[in-house]
Amino acid sequence: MAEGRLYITTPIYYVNDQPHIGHTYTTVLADVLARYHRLFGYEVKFMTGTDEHGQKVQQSALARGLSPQQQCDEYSQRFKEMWSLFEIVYDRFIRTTEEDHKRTVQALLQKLYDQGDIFKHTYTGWYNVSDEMFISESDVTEEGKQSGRIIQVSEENYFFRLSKYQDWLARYINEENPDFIQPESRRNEVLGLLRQPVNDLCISRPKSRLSWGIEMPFDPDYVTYVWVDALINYISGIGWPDSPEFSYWWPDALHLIGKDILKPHGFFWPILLHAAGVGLPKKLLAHGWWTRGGQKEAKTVTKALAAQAPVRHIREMAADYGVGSIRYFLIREMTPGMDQDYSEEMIVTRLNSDLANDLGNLVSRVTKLVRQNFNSQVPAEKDCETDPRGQELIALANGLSDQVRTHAIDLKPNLAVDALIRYVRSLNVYLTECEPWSRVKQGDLGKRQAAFCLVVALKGLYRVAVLLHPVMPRKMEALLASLGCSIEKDGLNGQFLARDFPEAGTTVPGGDPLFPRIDWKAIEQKIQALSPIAPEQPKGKAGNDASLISIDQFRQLDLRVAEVLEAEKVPKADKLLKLKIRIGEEVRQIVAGVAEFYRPEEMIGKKIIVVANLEPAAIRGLESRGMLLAAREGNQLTLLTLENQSIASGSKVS
Ligand code: ME8
Repeated sequence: MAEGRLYITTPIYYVNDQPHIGHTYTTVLADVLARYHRLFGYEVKFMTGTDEHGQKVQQSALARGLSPQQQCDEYSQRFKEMWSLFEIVYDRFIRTTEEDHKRTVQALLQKLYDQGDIFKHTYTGWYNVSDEMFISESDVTEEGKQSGRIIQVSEENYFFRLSKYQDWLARYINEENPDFIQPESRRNEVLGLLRQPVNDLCISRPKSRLSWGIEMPFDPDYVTYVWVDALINYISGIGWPDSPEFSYWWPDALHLIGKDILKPHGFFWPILLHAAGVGLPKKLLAHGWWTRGGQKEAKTVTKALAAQAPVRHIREMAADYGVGSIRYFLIREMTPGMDQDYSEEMIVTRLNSDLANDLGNLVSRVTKLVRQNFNSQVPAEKDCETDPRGQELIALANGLSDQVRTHAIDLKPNLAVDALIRYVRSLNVYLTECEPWSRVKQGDLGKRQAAFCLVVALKGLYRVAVLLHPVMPRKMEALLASLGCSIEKDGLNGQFLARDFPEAGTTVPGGDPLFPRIDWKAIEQKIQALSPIAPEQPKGKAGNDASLISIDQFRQLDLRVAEVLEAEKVPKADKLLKLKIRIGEEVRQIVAGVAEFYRPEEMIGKKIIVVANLEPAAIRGLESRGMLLAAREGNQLTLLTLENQSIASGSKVS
């Protein structure tokens, strides 16, 4: 008998963006929770996928000279490749351009239309093109209007009677199902929204403006609003309305989302379901954001930051540190619900401390001692002299399963990992106190004591490897193999929990170091090569034709003379200076990676050249608006300054 069921979903991701750390986190979290539930006897279905309709996709395909479908095929494949790299095993990858999905969306809308919950209405108001949402007057910004991101729209559309069900949802969340939205802060956010007056939801777009969508079943001149289309994936993917698969899984649905999409999931989706007579998913968990220097990680931020501060894509980090280690960091570091700031240095510190020093070191020490002193065989009970602390640690190892189970089922895998790593630390302390490496040389009793100590460590390591497998599948399979427990790829199941491993006489083959220590200095140098000042280009011929730019492209750069008014070091950043500069009348701040070459006082008064129209970026939490130019040769760096220092700041450089 299964312990229970879990139907776990991630958001379906837009196909106009590369998967980045944020998408990777949600999907890894879903994978880890799915694996823990399976390990503890649950039946699990895990679905992820891509959100393929809407204006953004249409625009981005157009900009790249592709058809929307080509764009979707290319990007959904990128997500699949990323998930395969990150050891993610899902049961279903849904794409909203699949015919079954389209039919389901139409069936649900037809039902709502037939029962009078959808009506036609002319609406005039502001529309946010990038979020694909109508917005209220108070959300309109000058910048948005000027950039064309916010436009005024007057059009006839179909609306869903959201307001009719507002009070019902407030009661559902507040009184009847207080656990529905987690964590509590997000639940309160939705309740706050429900206390305000609610507009009905515009659920269509005229084809004359947007054709890339699912046709409204009752009016061929309209397509479905992409959010309504997207949300329905959670039920179309398991065969709503008639499939037995749907009734089997739906009551145990858990949606994992980022807090950015709480409103559609915590507000629109429950009401759409309820109105259509479908029960609600069991839970919604909205996690926080990965941020860098306080800014949400996203494609645009990454681009802006990369222009000045070195930022590597999570794929590059995984290539240096290993996929398992990155999965470990993501799960260990973030408390679901809270935002988490990170930097590459933080990742390295965490991996070196937990994985290289604590776990990796323990594995090497123990397997080496068994090889050198016990002919790679696990000592028999009769050859061991027990000690109370060792016995206590064996008992604790046996209790770890329950602890990890509680945390994982409670959707707090970070606490599960924490408990496991704390246990590893106690094993290390035990080994250091017991000193098996000295005892083996201290006669029969010493050797028997060392034997027991190593058996304790081996048993503990086995348990840790099994319980950490959901977090680092390939790495823990390698660890189990090094302990002599052969296991197929993804072949872990509950039977491994029940086993008392290793038995006496098991051969412990050992293996290559699992988590070699990462040399931060070497990584830092590698990152610096991508640094604010562009890496050195080979001298000589000016590249091939593909590297040439047109005069128009060059004119897009707004290069200006700027005067440095103030300069100071950025705390805890050896390479950065914070500068206040004047460009004509305007005073602004930039952060530049020149601190190793110029003291702050040397900078003041200098006339420098800056790229003035670079998008703003946050570097170590400091705003930087522009980038200075400098020439670099090997370890030397010189600012581009002006021969004639009397040229006024603000002058254009061309
Ligand atoms: O919103 N930190 O897709 P999307 C943590 N298609 N998680 C992050 C993150 C960050 N900095 N950035 C993104 C959409 N995410 C819609 C969803 S669902 C019916 C439709 C994660 O490609 C997080 O899970 O913009 C967030 O909710 C999701 O990516 C948004 O992905």
